[in-house]
This record gives sequence, C-alpha cells and structure tokens, in this order.
Amino acid sequence: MAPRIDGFDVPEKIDTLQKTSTQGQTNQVEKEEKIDLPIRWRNVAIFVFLHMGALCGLYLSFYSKIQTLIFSYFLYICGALGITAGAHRLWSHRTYKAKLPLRILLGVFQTLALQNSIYEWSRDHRVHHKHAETNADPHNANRGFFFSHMGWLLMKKHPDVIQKGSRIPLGDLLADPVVAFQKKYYRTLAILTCFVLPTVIPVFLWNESWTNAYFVPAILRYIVTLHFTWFVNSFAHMWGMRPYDKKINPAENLFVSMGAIGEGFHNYHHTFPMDYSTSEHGSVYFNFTKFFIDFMALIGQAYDRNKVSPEQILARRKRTGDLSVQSGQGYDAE
Ligand code: ST9
Ligand code: ZN
Ligand code: ZN
Repeated sequence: MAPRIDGFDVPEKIDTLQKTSTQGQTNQVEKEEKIDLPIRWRNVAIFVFLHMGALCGLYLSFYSKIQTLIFSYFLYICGALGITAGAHRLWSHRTYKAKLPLRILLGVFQTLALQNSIYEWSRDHRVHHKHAETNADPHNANRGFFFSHMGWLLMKKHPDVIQKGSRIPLGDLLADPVVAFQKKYYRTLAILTCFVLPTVIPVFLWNESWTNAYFVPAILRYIVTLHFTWFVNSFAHMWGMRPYDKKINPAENLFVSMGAIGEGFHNYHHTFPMDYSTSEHGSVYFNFTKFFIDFMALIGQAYDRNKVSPEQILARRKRTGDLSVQSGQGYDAE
C-alpha cells in the first residue's frame, strides 16, 4: 500500500533522478527517488491568468501616466526589499537584527510581494539551505529549470520537504509579533497590499484609469517581482562562477543580482549564509539590499550585522573554492 503523508497517498516510486552538477558531471552515485506528485490545477489556472494579466499590463504601460510607472517601480523595490532585507536576510537567516519600526515596514513590504507569509517563506527557505538540491529542497534545482523556477508552486510538495522541514526550528519566527500577526491575517493583508491599494492609489491620487492602475502597478509589477525572485532558484542555481565552493550548484549570477537587488551572489550566499550582505562585495548598483540595511543601521533601526571577514573568505576559498576565477569579477566597486 502506498505510504500516507499529511493525508495524502504518496504514489509508488516511478523513476530515479540523477544528481547532475551544472558543471557537466553527472554523479551516478547519489541517486534520489523521484515520485510523481499531483499537479495543483487551481494554482496553474491562477498563474496562467496572472501572466495573461501581466501581458495586458505590459501593453497598457505604454498608455499609462508617468506617475503610474514610477509608482510601479517604487512598489517593485518595496516588495523586493520585503523579500531580500525582510523574509530572507532578517527572518530566514537572522543575519542582522531590526527594531520594531523596521520590522513592521519590512512586514508590510513582504506582504505586498505576495510570496506566502513570512513564516511559510522562511520555513521553506531554511529547508532549502539545509537540504539544498535534494528531494527535501522545495525548489530542488536538480529537477530542472522550470521546476526550480515556478513549477514547485504548481504541485504538491515532495514528502521529504515536509518530513525534513518539520525538524527545522521555527520558534523564533512566531515569537516575533510582526510575523505572528501577518501569518494570522495573511490572506486579507496580502490581497489588500498587493492588489487593492496599488490599484486604488493611482486612481485617486493622479486620476489614472482603473484598467491601467489594476494591470500595471498591481498585476505586472507583481509578476515581475515573482520572476526575479524565482530566478534566484533557477538561474542562480545553474549558471555563473563558483569562487567560494566549486562543489555546489549555486553560482554568482550578475544578471540575477541586478534584478533581485543583490541576491544573485548565490555561491557566496550558500557558502556563508550568515552574512547580511549575501556577497563578498557591496556595490549599491548590484546589492541595493546591503545599501538599504546599512542605511537602516545608520538611522539606528538595524544593528548586529554579521559579516564574514576577508581572512575567513580566503581560507574557505582555498579549501573549497575555484581559485581560477576572481571573486567579485569587477563588480565590487563601492
Ligand atoms: C512564491 C515564493 O513565489 C517564492 C519563494 C522564493 C524563494 C527564493 C529564495 C532565494 C533567496 C532569496 C532571494 C530573494 C530575491 C528577491 C528578489 C525580488 C525582486 N517544512 O504548502 P502546503 C507542512 S509564493 C515543514 O500546502 P502542499 C505544513 O504542515 C507565490 N513543513 O503543501 C503545511 O501546513 P501549514 C504565491 C512543511 O499541499 C502542510 O505541510 N503563492 C513545509 O504540498 C501543507 O503545506 C503561491 O503560489 C516545510 N517547508 O502544497 C502559493 N512545507 O502551512 C503556492 C509544508 O498549515 N503554494 N509543510 O503549516 C501552494 O499552493 C502550496 O504550498 C503547494 C504545495 C501547492 C505548492
Ligand atoms: Zn538564503
Ligand atoms: Zn539557493
């Protein structure tokens, strides 16, 4: 009889999945069971409609007021910071500490990105780091580009994600009232901040049409933020240099860093997840999130920022890295 997890029948094993490093070698020794997981057709339908809406938004952006375009970009940066400075560097990794006003601001920003609650996002992300590129990784890049990019949101999670994820400590998350409040009212808050306010504000403040306001700052901006976030799981787990640990798939990807405001230095991040800048270097152009956290520290809202020392980085590079590639690749100018 098929095993049951979380009330769900796990189908029989149908195949094995080879672990293939993006450098081309296939590791025949490590094989993982691949099971056929049911597709969530409701999610497929929602994402198809959202992407059709984003295409309408792209077209309508040529007919929108300049204020609407600036507002869309502003919301994109706010949502991105909610994910990078908030869900990722603060709540998932605790790379720095933040006072209550900053935590509230980041909580609002994270909500408008509509990428699941901070609690759920951080839970999945902690599992991703601990079990990267195994079946317990929610967006296991060994299952291909599409799966790691967005396919994982369209089907049931692998039972290993839930099983191994249940062993990850999460008590610190719910101890934060901002995280607990957001989790409790997540659905309402997310719809309000991601869709309702971005539509209503342009109409009432600068007389934008309802159609433009709905499709550009709400739908198009949301979908663009999602794809740049997802690129970290797909592109930056496949392509780029590996100066810090050449045996892992996460790589330094400058294209992703630019769109994901500093989150594409993924070989560094998986090697040193405790570093608040998620990279060895901190240019404002390629790591706007570091600049934001530093500014928050300057005004007393962020503190105890963890940074790995150059000596530790060099020692690690000598031990596990690829010394033939330059770390930083010229994008380290402050
Ligand atoms: C989205 C998230 O887009 C994107 C995250 C990307 C992460 C990127 C990280 C990269 C680094 C940072 C870079 C930032 C760059 C930012 C750039 C910005 C420009 N552990 O989930 P359920 C248990 S979201 C332990 O329903 P199913 C738990 O008991 C987009 N336990 O599983 C749970 O119950 P509860 C919008 C776990 O049924 C129960 O299982 N949102 C874990 O298999 C059921 O959980 C969507 O599209 C775990 N990890 O469904 C929603 N996980 O939660 C999509 C679960 O009550 N999601 N459990 O505690 C879904 O519909 C479903 O989750 C599903 C799986 C269909 C995918
Ligand atoms: Zn991380
Ligand atoms: Zn990763």
